[in-house]
Amino acid sequence: MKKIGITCYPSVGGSGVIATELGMLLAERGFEVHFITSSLPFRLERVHPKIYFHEVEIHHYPVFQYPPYDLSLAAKMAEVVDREKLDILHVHYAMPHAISAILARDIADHPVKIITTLHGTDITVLGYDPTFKKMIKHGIEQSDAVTAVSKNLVELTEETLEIQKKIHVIYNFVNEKKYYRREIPSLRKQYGIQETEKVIVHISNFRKVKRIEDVIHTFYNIQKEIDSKLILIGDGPECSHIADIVDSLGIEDNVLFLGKQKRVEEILSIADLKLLMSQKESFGLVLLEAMACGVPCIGTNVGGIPEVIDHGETGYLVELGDTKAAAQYAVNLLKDEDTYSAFVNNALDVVHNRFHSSTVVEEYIDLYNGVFEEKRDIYEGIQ
Ligand code: GMT
Repeated sequence: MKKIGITCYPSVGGSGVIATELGMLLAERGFEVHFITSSLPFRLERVHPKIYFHEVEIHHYPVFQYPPYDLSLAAKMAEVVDREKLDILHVHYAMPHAISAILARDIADHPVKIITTLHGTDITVLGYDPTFKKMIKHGIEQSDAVTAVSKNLVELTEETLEIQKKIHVIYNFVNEKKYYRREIPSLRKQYGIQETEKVIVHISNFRKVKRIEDVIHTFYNIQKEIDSKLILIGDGPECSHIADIVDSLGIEDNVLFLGKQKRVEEILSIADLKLLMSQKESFGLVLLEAMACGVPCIGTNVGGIPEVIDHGETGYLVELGDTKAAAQYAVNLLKDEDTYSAFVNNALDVVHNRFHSSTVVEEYIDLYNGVFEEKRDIYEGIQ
């Protein structure tokens, strides 16, 4: 048992990062990994003899107004399962990926198990949409095993979808070889940031749910007391609205819109504080990435964020929309060197202990082993 098919959204986003990094770690442990996605996962940055990529082609027949991606995916999954004799399809997101996997399992000749990892958006958004509710529930219940990225997401899924099936919590992780603080003396200068200024950072896909206006208002209050710059990384529907708010507050010289960035870890290496003021967030992988680069975080007390930030230890939690409290915590922390360095060390400890990639990959491997009734070791035959 050693061939795993992985399906995720390959474009920018935490779920794609986790799926890809997991695939690379599995390959390093001797598994054969087959990515079945609409394009090459953006984080698949290296060549490995045990990693394969199967592109899902979307056919544009004149008769279809909307090309059926989910069906093309199911067909490709079934084809790869049969040809490569896959043991497991590990899909990220119940909707639509688990649904496609169930269809693939039904039509493939070779038996395959389905593992579904829930990342949040399908539950928090679609779970409330009655048209999709039953389908998401079906995707979860028909999977051989299901994981979620936080305890909070498990509870939310159980409540929203009235699910009895056991959902395992397997936390997200970061690639420690990529996310660590490095010295890049020239970077501040390149961005026009003075040595004396503090750097606050926010990273997201600029959707409404990220409440970036709260990030801006928090920063507005911080910069009144501390010389600082706000770096915004990412792009999305809220971007121009946020730029208008920045202009209306007269802080445009102190806010840098960098758009999407490939080497976020380098920018995190010059950051002093990270803000995540989301309305919903099942985990907040960007928090972990920041913490791994020695950056304390302030986040909202929602979703899985309290499972990542330890209030008063690695950062602070504030109630949704409480930008005054967030700014006050930020100012106090940035002015208190001893507390600040304790937070940095605590954050690094948490990344290395609670969320270490080697622990997480072992948890996934245990789960893979567990779905085979005869409990054959999935390592069988692997050196
Ligand atoms: O936040 C998003 O809109 C993207 C989405 C994704 O597909 O990456 O993020 C979700 O999954 C991440 C990886 O598990 C989590 O870190 C994010 O918290 C989660 N987003 C939400 O719950 C809104």
